[in-house]
Amino acid sequence: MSFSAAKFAQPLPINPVSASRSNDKPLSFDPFKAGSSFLGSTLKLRVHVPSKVSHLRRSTANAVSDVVKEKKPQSPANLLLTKEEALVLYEDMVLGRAFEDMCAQMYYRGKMFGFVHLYNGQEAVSTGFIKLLRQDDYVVSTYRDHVHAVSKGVPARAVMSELFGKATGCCRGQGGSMHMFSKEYNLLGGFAFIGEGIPVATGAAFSSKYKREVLKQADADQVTLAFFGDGTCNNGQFYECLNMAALWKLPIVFVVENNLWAIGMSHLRATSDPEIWKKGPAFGMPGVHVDGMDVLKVREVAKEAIERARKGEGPTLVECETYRFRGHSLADPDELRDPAEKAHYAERDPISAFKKYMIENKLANEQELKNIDKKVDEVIEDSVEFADESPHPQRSQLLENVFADPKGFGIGPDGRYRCEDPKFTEGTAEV
Ligand SMILES: Cc1ncc(C[n+]2csc(CCOP(=O)(O)OP(=O)(O)O)c2C)c(N)n1
Ligand SMILES: [Mg+2]
Repeated sequence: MSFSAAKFAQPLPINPVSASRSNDKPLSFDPFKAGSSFLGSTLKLRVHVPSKVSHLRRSTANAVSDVVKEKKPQSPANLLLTKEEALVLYEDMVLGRAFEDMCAQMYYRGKMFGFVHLYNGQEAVSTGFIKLLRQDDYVVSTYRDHVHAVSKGVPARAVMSELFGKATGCCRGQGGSMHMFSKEYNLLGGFAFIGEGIPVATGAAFSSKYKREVLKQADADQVTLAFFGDGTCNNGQFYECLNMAALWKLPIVFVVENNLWAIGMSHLRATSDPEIWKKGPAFGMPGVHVDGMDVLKVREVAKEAIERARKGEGPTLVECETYRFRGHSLADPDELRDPAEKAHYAERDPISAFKKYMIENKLANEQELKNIDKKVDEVIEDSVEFADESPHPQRSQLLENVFADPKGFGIGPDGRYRCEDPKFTEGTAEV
């Protein structure tokens, strides 16, 4: 499509998305009028995808998107999902959901402080991607990070404790909800500023490539996944990093969790072209759109993109269309979103859908799934008890990690924390 002035003067209803963008009426969601059950998964959107993008410099630019978009829908039989794999996916999604539901309870009981952003509804994305990773692969999240942490293997105890601000938390209680981090599991954050994690992820991917190709470390084939939202894609860092990742063929997958909203701003209202995946080919990397409410579809796309990155074939941009079932944060009364829209996506709950799929395809029976639910409940209960009983961080921890050289400021020549010196708080200590 060419970007002519005429397009803006008189937009053509090319598809339901652009049609709804072409007037100034409130852009409330109407899936029924749009003739689609899902914003970006309409056939119309798919047939508009050129199989070859002629202006691209690289012939390989559309590899994953071509494959994925042109693939015929797979029958359950050839999805090659073993029972064990299916159970892992189910357990991880249930764990993510139960963890977040417990967070809501604990937040309202005053056990957590600050903003807490829950991930309910988006579990298929975290599980579909992260369960394919190795422990030494990197994950970079956003402020909606608890479930990415848990999927990556950080124990629920350590995440819950962090949320309680306790010393046993994965950041020793210094991070809180938006700043999950784990060196052991290569979870590089938790970032409160939107887009802030994307350059960090790009740097992590660069370091793997540098170690492998320059330092000749053959085992440095880690893949980095950068998760972020639709609203974040209007932020400059995203474009800078797409450029660098494509230029240097970095082993990274940019995973956009398009939940259609950025706090109270509709994606359709804020973004000139709402099809985010298209930005991949513009930078010379594949762009893929996937139904983010379907863990198997996410997993299929994720597998291909992760393998591509691991083989040194470069980055991929994946747009997962999903929905958050709760407000932006636990402080958000969630009054802006249309109840019809919420009901529409509630129907597509990724956990209920996968449960149904597993039973219909004899990958598990009701009892096996109930056993998993029970196991997860126990893990969550245990995490809360653990967090509650854990000690608060020492006051002396306050100045740790503030400066690169802890002896330079936080710790005096006698080896004691300066903040423990009463003169320090009085401002009379010699520093
Ligand atoms: C640099 C920066 N600008 C603005 C904000 C305020 N802010 C917090 S969340 C948010 C919306 C992000 O939406 P999206 O990327 O779609 O993520 P979602 O919350 O939907 O997961 C904004 C603008 C911020 N945190 N950082
Ligand atoms: Mg969003």
